Amino acid sequence: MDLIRRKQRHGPRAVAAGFVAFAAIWLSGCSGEYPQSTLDPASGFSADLADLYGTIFWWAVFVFVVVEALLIYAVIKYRARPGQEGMPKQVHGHTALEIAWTLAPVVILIFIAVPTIQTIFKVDGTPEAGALEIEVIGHQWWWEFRYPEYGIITANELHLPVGRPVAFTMTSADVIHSFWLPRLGGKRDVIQGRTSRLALTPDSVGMFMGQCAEYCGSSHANMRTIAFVDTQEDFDAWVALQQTTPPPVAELEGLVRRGAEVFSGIREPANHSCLVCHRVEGITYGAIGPNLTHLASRTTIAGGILPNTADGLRRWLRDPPGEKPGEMVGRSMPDIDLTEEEIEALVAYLQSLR
Ligand code: HEC
Ligand SMILES: [Cu+2]
Repeated sequence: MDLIRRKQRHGPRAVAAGFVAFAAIWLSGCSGEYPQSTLDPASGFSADLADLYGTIFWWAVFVFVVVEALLIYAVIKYRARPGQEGMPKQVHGHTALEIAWTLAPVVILIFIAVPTIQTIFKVDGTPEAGALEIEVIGHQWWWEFRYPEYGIITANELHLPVGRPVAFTMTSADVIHSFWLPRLGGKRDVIQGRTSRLALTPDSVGMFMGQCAEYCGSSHANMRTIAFVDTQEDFDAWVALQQTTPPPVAELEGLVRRGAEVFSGIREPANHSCLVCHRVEGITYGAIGPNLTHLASRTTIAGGILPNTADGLRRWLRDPPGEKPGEMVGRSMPDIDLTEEEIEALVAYLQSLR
């Protein structure tokens, strides 16, 4: 009995404590870093979107406050009172009220529509003069990037010079994807047989994560990308590096040489040979998978799912379909039944491709 009574006495306090604990845990979800937050823009494009989002959000807050205030007022003022009988007094048709609650939403919608339409035209993809052209090709499940101005073909990781406008011309090799770098710009559909455009100017140096934003099959979630916004100096150094050609196989030595031989050799079945699908400038010219000429200059592999380290490469070479579900024969990287010796040699070779 005593216990029960005490429990009852402490009830409200326990409930309050429980509520505080719950709120603390719930709100802790709001702390931390958000590399893909559209609310932390790093280009004019995403700043425009964030502004529009803010405008609409505060209009929604205004509507919420007014509606809830009227609701609470009505609930309290017109509540049933003791001794009250029958229905309360009914009101039908109040012309002034009807006009007011028709006009008020119209006015609010105009205040939302005007900036929305302005922003749609502002971010329509028209490139600025002197923009850096980049061709984006979506593949199940990785991104290919070409810089025609510099003769560079790379995969999954972009480099952009800070402050220079960029004009993306985008298409897909297969299904519909959507190119999205939340802090820089997008999300824009990428469709086979069509060209979509995206134009933006990154305004701060850093690393910006991206993600395919249109469901494109089993490994859609494994189709990530990173944009490195570099100082002009770092960008120029990156371009110069990407334009170099690796030494021919005959000039290589040791494990790296062995790896190059495995890489450029023919395997059984023939479509399991690396050279059928990959390009390494001066050695092989496959075009089904990423260009590996400067693989070692990237930080991640396979659409950003594995780090570009010896261990990451080993895991990938041992069982690509195991790392990235949704194998498509002839279009995705198969399990090639490499021996551990071949894997070690390939890792050494791939890491030499700076
Ligand atoms: C049938 C075509 C095919 C063959 C054969 C093939 N690959 Fe691939 N490879 C791909 C595709 C497609 C990808 C992209 C996978 C992804 O990210 O979804 C890929 C990705 C890779 C990557 C990661 C590249 C990056 O930038 O993310 C490496 C490294 C790689 N392959 C090495 C090899 C090696 C070494 C061989 C030979 C032992 C080989 N591949 C054989 C198609 C192939
Ligand atoms: Cu996708």
